[in-house]
Amino acid sequence: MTMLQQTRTRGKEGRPREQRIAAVRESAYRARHHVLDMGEVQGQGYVGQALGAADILATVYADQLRFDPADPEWDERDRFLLSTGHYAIGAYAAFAEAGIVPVDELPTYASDDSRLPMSGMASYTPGMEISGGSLGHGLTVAVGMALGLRHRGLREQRVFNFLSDGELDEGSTWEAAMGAWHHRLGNLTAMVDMNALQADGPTADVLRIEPVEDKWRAFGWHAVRVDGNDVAALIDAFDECSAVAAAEGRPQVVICDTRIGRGVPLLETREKAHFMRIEEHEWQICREQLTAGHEEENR
Ligand SMILES: Cc1ncc(C[n+]2csc(CCOP(=O)(O)OP(=O)(O)O)c2C)c(N)n1
Ligand SMILES: [Mg+2]
Repeated sequence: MTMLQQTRTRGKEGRPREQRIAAVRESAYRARHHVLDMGEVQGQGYVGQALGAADILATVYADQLRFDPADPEWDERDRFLLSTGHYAIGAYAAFAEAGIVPVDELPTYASDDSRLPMSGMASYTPGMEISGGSLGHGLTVAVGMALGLRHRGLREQRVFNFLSDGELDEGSTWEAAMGAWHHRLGNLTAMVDMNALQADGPTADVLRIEPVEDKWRAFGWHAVRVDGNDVAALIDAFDECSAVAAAEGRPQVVICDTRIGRGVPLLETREKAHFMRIEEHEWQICREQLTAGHEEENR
């Protein structure tokens, strides 16, 4: 197999499950370090979300998604849409792991003239498919893309859409969900980061969105709910979705319960978690806690 073919193969292909789990875990660990490195330059940011969602993003990029890091616009790629523009710091960490963005470019995050703005923007960053952040719109675009791929006869290609629990407050999300089932978009897989938090406080206090699985099922989707910080469970859930995509032509959603700040105890317990301010001396403590936790898990 040539190098080029290899880069266009999904990470999971031809590998035993244990190897896939180990590869995703390592990638998520390195991605969390990238997040801390980016966050430190600004002293603040959407660090908690990116740490919480690192396992989901690593599962997508290191295991599930087909893409070419040297050619992010390769027409036959799977599409990953970051609906939650403010999670861009997490996506950049995954892009760096995937070889789409060089690791040494990460410290430019959110600076003037950087290709890595604080909110995800398609025109700035290789691999960023849409300009998300006007919340509730990513899934509508994903439906159009999935439909477009089908019209063009691109049947192997998948569209993945990353949403937050806050986006389940938006009517447009549910209009898109209805449209996806109406058009039998089996090539569409959504994932929801259920971190139980929004800008205005806990999700449960802002708007009651539970029972979330039942809602997606009522809209015609195949829904599976997992611990979004459990890599093995994530891999199994996404594999289940691929099987449904192939067999039933039904859109699928992986509902992921995650912990804000996951992997860094100092940040897991922070009160103001939506946009974190982290003191200068705390960044090194964060890194040490992350490394210690990872070593403990691997023991
Ligand atoms: C349509 C829209 N309304 C409001 C906002 C402002 N806003 C930015 S992030 C955010 C929180 C949304 O919830 P979630 O994404 O779950 O927050 P997080 O988990 O990141 O704290 C809000 C309301 C927005 N970007 N778009
Ligand atoms: Mg949230």
